[in-house]
Amino acid sequence: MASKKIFGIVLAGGEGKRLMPLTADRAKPAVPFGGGYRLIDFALSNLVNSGLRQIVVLTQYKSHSLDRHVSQTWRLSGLLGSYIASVPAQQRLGKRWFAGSADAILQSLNLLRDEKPDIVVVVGADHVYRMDFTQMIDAHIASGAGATVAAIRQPLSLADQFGVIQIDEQNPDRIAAFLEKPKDAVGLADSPDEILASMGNYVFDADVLIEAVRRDGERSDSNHDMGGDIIPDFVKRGEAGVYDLNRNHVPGSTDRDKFYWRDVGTIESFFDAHQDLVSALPVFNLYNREWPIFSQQLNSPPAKFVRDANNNVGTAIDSIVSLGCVVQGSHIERSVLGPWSMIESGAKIVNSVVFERAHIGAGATISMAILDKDVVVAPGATVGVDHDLDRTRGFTVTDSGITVVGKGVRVD
Ligand code: ADQ
Repeated sequence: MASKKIFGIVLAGGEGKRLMPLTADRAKPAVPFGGGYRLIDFALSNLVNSGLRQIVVLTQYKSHSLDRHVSQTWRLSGLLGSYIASVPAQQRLGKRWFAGSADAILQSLNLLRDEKPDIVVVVGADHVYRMDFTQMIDAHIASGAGATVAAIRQPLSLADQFGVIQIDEQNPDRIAAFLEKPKDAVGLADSPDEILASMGNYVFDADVLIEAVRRDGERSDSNHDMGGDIIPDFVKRGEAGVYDLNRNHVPGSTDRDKFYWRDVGTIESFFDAHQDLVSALPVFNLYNREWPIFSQQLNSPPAKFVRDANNNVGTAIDSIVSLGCVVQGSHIERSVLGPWSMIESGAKIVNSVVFERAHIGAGATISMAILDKDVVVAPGATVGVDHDLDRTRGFTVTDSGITVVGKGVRVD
């Protein structure tokens, strides 16, 4: 890999409909995660930790907050040609935005022409995981495939959310069949309740990728989608390789988190991933300093826990409390507090995720809830305690009983 020039493309245009209302004002990759992170930080950290230094982030829907995050947080020095740049839809093929993820690459082909890389790593931006891409790139080069798809085992019940891979028995590094989000998938021979899913991360020989998206762009019967059109085309031609995440070894990973890969595209999975983070021994370890997950460096004071006027102590257990928070005479349990949240006297927050700059008034109760940025909860008010009341106030309540309050809402 040492002599090859590698270029990274992050597909970050997804709408994230299933995360509404958290994606009402921001693209899914910009959704906050784990206190101070955004979802895109996981993909970018993996690429940067893998040594990539030329990366573009292709954006589309509601990209303002994503652009701001990428430009403020992911500043590589610019020396030696290093950069991470966010590139909005170019409309270079006429007055239209991107059609699908392959069209997004087609519209940005000038970037590849300028840089002339040998290899292009294309990744999604909405998963929580660690992966060393150098190992996948080496496997790609060794196999001689034009395209290599990263894969991980997932439950059969989730097959309709993933590209499902069938391995070539004669040549286990190759894909024999690929079905994008099939309704009637069959389990693996050695594990009937599982399928081999595409992670939506790919490695391509650059010239082969350019040719493939160009060819796809001319087809009227294509949705111009990487998973739905480009990869199946490579498979048909016998040119698609597979790289199983099981082969990946990330420095500092533990036995518990080495194959953790979580699609946090629904409110339930987003909530569950946070409940994992706040447990004493989470599966996903944010504290691995050998493969750090980078994010914005806030210019904020540390979190503070103080008594109130009646001498009630401010406490947080099994929780993540971000910079700038003040917990005064109130109690936080199994929850994540985003930066600059103020929790007043006697308030209680349990099993919840609170984004940036929340203000929780005295005596308020928050339970099994996700509060978006700038939510204000009036003294004594509740969220997640009475679901009928939550619904009448216009909040989203999931079947599993998670209440979601949108950005900037005042709860009385
Ligand atoms: P999905 O995630 O459902 O499945 P898609 O909606 O195309 O596929 O999103 C893939 C990535 O591309 C996401 O990061 C998204 O933000 C981004 N994206 C989508 N449209 C885009 C556009 N027009 N411009 C820029 N970026 C765009 C994919 C694969 C499956 C695989 C799953 C793994 O298609 O085969 O199993 O990911 O989660």
